[in-house]
Amino acid sequence: MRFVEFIDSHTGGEPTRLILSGGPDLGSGSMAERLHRFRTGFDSFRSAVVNEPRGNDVMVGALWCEPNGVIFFNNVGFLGMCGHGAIGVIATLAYLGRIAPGDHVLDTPVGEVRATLRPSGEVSIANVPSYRYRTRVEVPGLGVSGDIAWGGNWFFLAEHPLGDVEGLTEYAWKIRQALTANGITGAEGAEIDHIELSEGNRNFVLCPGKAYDRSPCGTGTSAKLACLAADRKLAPGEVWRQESIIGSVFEGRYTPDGDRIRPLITGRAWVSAHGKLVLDPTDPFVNGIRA
Ligand code: PYC
Repeated sequence: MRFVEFIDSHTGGEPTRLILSGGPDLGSGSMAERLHRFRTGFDSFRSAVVNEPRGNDVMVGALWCEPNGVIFFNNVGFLGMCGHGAIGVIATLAYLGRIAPGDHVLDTPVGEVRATLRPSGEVSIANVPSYRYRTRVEVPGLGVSGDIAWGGNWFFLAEHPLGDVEGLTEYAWKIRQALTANGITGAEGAEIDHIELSEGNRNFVLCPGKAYDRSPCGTGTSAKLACLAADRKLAPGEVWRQESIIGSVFEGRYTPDGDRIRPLITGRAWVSAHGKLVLDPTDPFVNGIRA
């Protein structure tokens, strides 16, 4: 029998499950090296934590790596960074009394992010440098064009009227499949695994495993800020209110950082559960149900 200590939080409606103990030992080294060990040696643990019957398709997992690292994952794989997740991790560390209001650093596989916890519980994340990679990219067969941008994950961003979640999910999934089928990628052939549809400040973000982000999506807000900055539609320091499809809001602003921008994303998370997962080796679904 294996016990895994976890704390769940949600950030603007999107859950984060932080694993504090009972996870795999990824050794030392950079967070990118530890992610490689996690991906190649312990994928069943990822699935056990976030997939049914213990989790669900929306759940984002976060493995705490001493002294200040975190690896984010979901129902189908791993994330470079996760904005709502980083806010959730900081709120969870505060709930545990491990950190106080002030400035903190989180190490992720795609770089360091700085976090500021305010006495009100509000959290600001200075995300990894973000940029627009390509603009006005046509998606073959769909009559839609949009931007490709990096915000800690790869995004395709397009303007689209925001109707019902089911229709948006199917449409965004078609875009994702068309990008893959036509070899349209991020830099160095990276897969574009997040699709962001916007109508004004409202957004719908489809995550890699086909679940939509209940939060405004921190890395998606970063990608959006990069596009707004590239189009000179938002000045450094100016506030952009990024609203999710369920109405939760992140405040975004940026500072220039060479030929990239440094996004600052502000939001709040609430702890919703604290307990132990039980992994029983006789359970036929001990490693979760994989789609
Ligand atoms: O907030 O960056 C984010 C995020 C990525 C996937 C789900 N949430």
